[in-house]
Amino acid sequence: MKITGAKVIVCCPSRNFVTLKIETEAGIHGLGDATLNGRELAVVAFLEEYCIPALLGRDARQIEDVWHYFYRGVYWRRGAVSMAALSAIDLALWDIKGKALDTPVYNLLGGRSRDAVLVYAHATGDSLASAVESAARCAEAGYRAIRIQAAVPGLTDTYGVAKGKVPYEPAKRGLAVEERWDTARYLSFLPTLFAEARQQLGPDVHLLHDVHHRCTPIEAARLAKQLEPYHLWWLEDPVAGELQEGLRLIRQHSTTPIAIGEVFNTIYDYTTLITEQLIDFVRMPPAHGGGITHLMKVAALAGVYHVRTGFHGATDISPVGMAASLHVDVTINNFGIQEHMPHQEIVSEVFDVGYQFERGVMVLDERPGLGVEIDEEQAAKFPYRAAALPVNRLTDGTLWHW
Ligand code: KDG
Ligand code: MG
Repeated sequence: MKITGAKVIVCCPSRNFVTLKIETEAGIHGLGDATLNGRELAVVAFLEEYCIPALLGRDARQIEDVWHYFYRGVYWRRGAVSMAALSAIDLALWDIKGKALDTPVYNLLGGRSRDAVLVYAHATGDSLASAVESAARCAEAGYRAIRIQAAVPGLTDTYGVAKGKVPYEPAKRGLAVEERWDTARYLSFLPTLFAEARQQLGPDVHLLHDVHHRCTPIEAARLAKQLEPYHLWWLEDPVAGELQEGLRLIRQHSTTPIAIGEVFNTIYDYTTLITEQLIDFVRMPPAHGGGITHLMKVAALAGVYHVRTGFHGATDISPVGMAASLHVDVTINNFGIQEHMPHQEIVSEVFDVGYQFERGVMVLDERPGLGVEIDEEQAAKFPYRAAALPVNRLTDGTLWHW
């Protein structure tokens, strides 16, 4: 089944999405998510200039070979931009295969291992009390797992906290804004937040928190240890992942489960962390980590070491990327949880999806392929708008991890 065409569709229904559409001689097309927050057009250029010309004429059925053509066959391999592009190609080819065989992609990956996919919600507040209230509202809406982020007293901006009534969106229009950060204030505040949340929400709801790479290893170890009484489902990205040895220090001091790697993009970012059992959850999603083909391998390695998955699912994962995650989630034995940060309503004017939220879980229907379609005419009504993720400085001006 020859690939006869491919194009990139960029649209901005409330936020930017990059979608790759691959067409075949059989008249079947597939979609892939190539969205890389704040770097969208770099992936578009890479796809249009280098990948699409090399895709034309290849057999869309040979997913494994195409994957290796764009990974092993490339001298300048890995990296966020290349891997987002490769992920999109891979997702589109799985979508085509599912449609060609008239079955959902999960049936091609081993079939369902569960009826539905446990997801976690985002609770946020500009104070401790409002964050806990927000978490209580999530629980009322049926969520059984809730991530809580609250403004740190004394700081004007805190990662993950919505301002006013507008839903939280990490990228802001225009050039990157600069935020200020104070780890000492954060470390004394956070245990008080989770003490209150656990007390008010009770023992059954799963609580999560994202440190967003802000701590040094020993600070993260202290935090993980202090949060132990509140039994978190996980503490996410406690340190910047490139210093993998840092995770050893956290493990030596605490039993709080650790999730890491939404910014990782290959299995090689995980091998030490998984084989030394320094983490509990893999965050890298199919949309950024080399597609379904590569994530199935990462999940298999993780499973051997009793490490589970908890894929990144922020709004910058498009509905196509979210569907790809859900097909893997529902299939693998070592699934843990899936992040669910709902897209704004207007996104459904462009994307039609085959998954839906029902009381704490995401349910996938029986549509063939990934189960997502894009309305190109609607997409054209929402042109790209530049947006960037913030940059972070300590209160004395020192540049820090965001
Ligand atoms: O693009 C960056 C966001 O996806 C990220 O800040 C969200 O950390 C995040 C999360 O856990 O959802
Ligand atoms: Mg995160």
